[in-house]
Amino acid sequence: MTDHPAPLPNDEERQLVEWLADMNEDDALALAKRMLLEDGKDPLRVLELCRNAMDIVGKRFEEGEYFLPELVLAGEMLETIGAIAKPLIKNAPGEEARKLGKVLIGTVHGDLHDIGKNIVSFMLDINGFEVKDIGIDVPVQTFIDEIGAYQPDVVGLSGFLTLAFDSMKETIAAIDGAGQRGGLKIMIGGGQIDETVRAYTGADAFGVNAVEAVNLCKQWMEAA
Ligand code: B12
Repeated sequence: MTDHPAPLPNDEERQLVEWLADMNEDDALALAKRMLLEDGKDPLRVLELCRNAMDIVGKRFEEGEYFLPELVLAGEMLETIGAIAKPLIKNAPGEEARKLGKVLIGTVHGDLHDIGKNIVSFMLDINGFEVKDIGIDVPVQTFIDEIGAYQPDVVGLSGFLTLAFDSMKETIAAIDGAGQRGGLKIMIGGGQIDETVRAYTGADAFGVNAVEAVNLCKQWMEAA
């Protein structure tokens, strides 16, 4: 399978990424609103541009050019755009009526990032899954209790910090130890997750974005 790089952004797209990355909140939000509500631009494309901008913000934070207030503002801008974009994302045809399976999702303990997780929850929901989102900084025991009560087909663990890898490993080991793994699939995701992290944590799979999360769940439900 070949990877198709995203098409090069046009001027307007480049402008949105630049304004978001530069903390130019008013202009960025006005442009995002126009793209979504007036020009009918694909909301998933707009969210992808937001992600590109967040990578730049993250880099500037790492390099000491930005500090916590910029991360907070970046998160707020993203949430505002996400709230406008989400209702515009169409349900997959025919998926409204039936539920494909149950997914329990949360951000692992020690980690408070939830914007990516919220997009995953939303995308699973509109693609026909019943989703229970148990929030951020979720203790291991809460996952165990919730799995026992909700009996999900899939558990999704989200985390953006490096320290989340250990929380994920710990959570998955506890799920195994509680004898809950049989028939249950575990997927992980978040900013830095890759195959090395998947192997380290013992998850069944990882996904780099919400579309991959949906595809993983669909594959597992079809195979079941
Ligand atoms: C916004 C932000 C914040 C906001 C979060 C707001 C919120 N409500 O989430 C705030 C200000 C709270 C924050 C705090 C901190 N942050 Co911060 N933050 C970010 C930033 C800029 C963007 C993250 C984001 O939301 N991206 C947008 C989403 C949409 O990203 P996405 O990856 O495309 O999401 C997709 C995938 O991740 C995937 N996915 C997500 N979850 C799941 C789950 C499953 C199961 C699957 C399959 C897929 C999946 O699907 C998503 C949708 O398509 C990142 C930089 C970056 N490049 O990501 C830093 C970043 C994550 N933060 C960082 C840091 C250091 C911190 C702080 C420690 C800063 C501090 N000194 O206090 C604190 C930590 C607080 C804590 N304990 O968690 C570092 C982490 C470094 C590391 N390796 O550990 C980063 C990478 C910045 C950097 N480059 O240094 N942060």
